[in-house]
Amino acid sequence: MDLLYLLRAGQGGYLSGSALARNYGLSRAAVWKHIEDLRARGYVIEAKPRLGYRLLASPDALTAEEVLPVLSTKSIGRYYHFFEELASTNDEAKRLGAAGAPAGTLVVAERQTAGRGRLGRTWTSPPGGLWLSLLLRPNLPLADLGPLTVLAAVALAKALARETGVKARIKWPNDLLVEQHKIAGILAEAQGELGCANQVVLGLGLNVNQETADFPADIRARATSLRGILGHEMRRAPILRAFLEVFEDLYEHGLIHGFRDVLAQAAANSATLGHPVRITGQSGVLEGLAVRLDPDGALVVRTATGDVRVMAGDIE
Ligand code: BT5
Repeated sequence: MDLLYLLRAGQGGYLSGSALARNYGLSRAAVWKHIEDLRARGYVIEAKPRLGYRLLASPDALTAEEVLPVLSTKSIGRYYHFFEELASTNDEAKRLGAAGAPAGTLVVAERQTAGRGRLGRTWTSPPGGLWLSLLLRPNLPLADLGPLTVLAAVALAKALARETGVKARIKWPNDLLVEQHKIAGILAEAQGELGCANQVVLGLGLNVNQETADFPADIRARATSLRGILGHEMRRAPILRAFLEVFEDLYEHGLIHGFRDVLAQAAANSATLGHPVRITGQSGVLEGLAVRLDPDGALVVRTATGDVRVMAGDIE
């Protein structure tokens, strides 16, 4: 018996305990036990003699029960794995991928104990954020995967605008900023051979309900959350749902028609293009003007000695 489903389907009306027990062949005590389990997980359920049970409020949870019933994607997020705690959702998604999990598999954790950024940096992931990894099998050469990070950033910016009204801009290659403060970061990791990526794990961290004090001192001045911007908490399931739906649309389009459109959208919403940049990358420091995104996702920087294409790096 999916009691939560029935309570929701009741749309705020009462569900008779005795009818439930009868229809599902349960004792009334067993129904009561289910109700108590849901309450322990944060669901507010009213119980009235003679009338029955009524769902009054749901927790801000990212469990499959909260997300899947409202999700309208075909594959993205359909194989849903929720954990209260993980070291890193990217590691779990890679592990699932290696064990044969299908494309679209999603790993979500309430908190991460070893959340990672690029180059092994720490990603602070306390409860209340959105920490997720998507497993993709795009069947593209490794060299063609650059736009996927950008695609995830565009999808998240669109989802945020749609669900919260917050306008975030994309800082190349993998950050989302709101007024110069980092609200989200993306970490794409691929496994495969040069000719073809067997699997790509796209990790995304979005600060949602953290308060300023929740950020470590060294990033407090540079980081922000939706709560910090809006001044109140936000439910995360609708944001996750919006992200997955927008992502799927852009991704399916990109696989068929190429990533030109999504790169154009990223360029139009870029916090980087048109600005002087100082980029620290594998081959040292580069200074110049960020002029455009190439079709493979590279940033073109106009320097004193000519245009230089940069595939990855940190921008100041
Ligand atoms: C990123 O790296 O921005 C990629 C972050 C990806 C995190 C997601 S969460 C789900 C999935 N599982 C993982 O283990 N990771 C992914 P990078 O550009 O290298 O930025 C890292 C830097 O951002 C750190 O060195 C800090 O300065 C800063 N930072 C750390 N935690 C932050 C947070 N919660 N909000 C804003 N900035 C943060």
